[in-house]
Amino acid sequence: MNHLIPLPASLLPTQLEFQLGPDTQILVAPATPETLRVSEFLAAALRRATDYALPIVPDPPAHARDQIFLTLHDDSTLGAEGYELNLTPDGVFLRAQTPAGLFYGIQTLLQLGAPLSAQEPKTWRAATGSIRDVPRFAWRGAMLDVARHFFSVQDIKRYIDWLAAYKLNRLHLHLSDDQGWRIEIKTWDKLATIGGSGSVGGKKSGYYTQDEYRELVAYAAERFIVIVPEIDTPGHTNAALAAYPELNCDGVARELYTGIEVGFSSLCLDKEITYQFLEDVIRELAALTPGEFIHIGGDEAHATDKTAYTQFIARVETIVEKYGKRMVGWEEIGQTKISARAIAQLWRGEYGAQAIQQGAQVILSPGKHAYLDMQYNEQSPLGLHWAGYVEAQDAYAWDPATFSADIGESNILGVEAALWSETLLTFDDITFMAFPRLTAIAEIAWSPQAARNWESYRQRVAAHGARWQALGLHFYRSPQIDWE
Ligand code: IFG
Repeated sequence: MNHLIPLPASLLPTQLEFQLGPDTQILVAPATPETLRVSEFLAAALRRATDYALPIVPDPPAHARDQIFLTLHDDSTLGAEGYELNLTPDGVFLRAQTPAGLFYGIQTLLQLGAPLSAQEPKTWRAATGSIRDVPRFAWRGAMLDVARHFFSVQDIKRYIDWLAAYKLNRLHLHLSDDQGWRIEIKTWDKLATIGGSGSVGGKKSGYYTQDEYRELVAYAAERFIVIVPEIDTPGHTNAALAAYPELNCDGVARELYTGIEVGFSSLCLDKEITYQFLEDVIRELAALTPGEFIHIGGDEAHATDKTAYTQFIARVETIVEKYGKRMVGWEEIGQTKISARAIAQLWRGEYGAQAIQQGAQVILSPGKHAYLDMQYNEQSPLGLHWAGYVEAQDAYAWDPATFSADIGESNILGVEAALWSETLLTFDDITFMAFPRLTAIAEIAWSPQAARNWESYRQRVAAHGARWQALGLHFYRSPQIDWE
């Protein structure tokens, strides 16, 4: 029980052992399509580890020994995502108020099984004890920039699998920028066909068709992860400006851009066609996105007139709300007039207070802790370092509630690890930058601050390294951690 990440809210080991047997069954009550689907995640993982049948038994008649019981139970203290997990030598009892809570309890149970590397074939054992667990923050996010370099549906699904294993529940896809537009928009088809044909260095272009995006949304939703699509505006728009001359103030299409400068592009805010463009994009994106959030960017609009920017953000929020969604934006939107439903994402820590003064909530992604594209150190082969070097301890040892004097716990919706892809080409590049820092952010997002400390995390994550190694996950062997 001593290597769980994220650390549960409460944990009481009882120093015995539960061992899966060939006759073990997974009993589910009530057996609904959701609880049966969630149970399948557990059954599939345990079958892989043992080759046991592990049948799922819906609404079992009575209790029996050596079984795993999954039950839904009205318990408001567990909330929408909490669970209780009790392991005894005679059986495992997992209960939650929602299927999401069962899903998170299953992630914990799977971590309790002895690490794959230490596993004799055909056994699955777990230390006994009782866990009662609820998340600290509702927004536990990871952002992936698929605009600088494009990543396949398969790569995104593999990343989603890892987010789910660490109880993250938001995947923010940065779908457009100066170098690339990555989502098919039917009313403006050149956004993807032309805007999607570029990338940093011209090496990895492409885009998601609307069906592929729906596939990602569904795959994430099965793992209780909400996809948050970002169309960055009014800056970071060169790919759209390359696709449509009429979106440019001078009516001339821009060249595709393959560098990594920022802040040079802007939509033409005094042209009505710009707002038709935005309405069409947001309408189509909202129809594809069951989640309640649409991210409209708003960062580094250095090429946009300040007054025009302020009017622009207000007008975009009206459009987002018209299609039933809540506007998320980088913290610069805090300088403008936003509604209390808006969400400001901190990255430099300059405008959070102004957003909160308007009743908005914030997500914390501070560059010096949560930007996973920051180099670990001067020797790191990948990443940038405008926010400094970010080693594992820098990602872990901070508290969102004391990060800024103007921002208290109640203002914070959650935290999000941002991974920009200027210097990333492959899935291994993504995971090298993400692990072991994404798991640090996942623990900050889930676990009680009082229970967290770097010494404990560095020991626990060492055990995860053994499992990542066994599963072929490419990660950074930080010298701050004594990897197993
Ligand atoms: N800032 C830019 C990103 C990206 C990043 C790389 C934000 C909100 C630097 N904007 O972070 O587009 O270039 O670290």
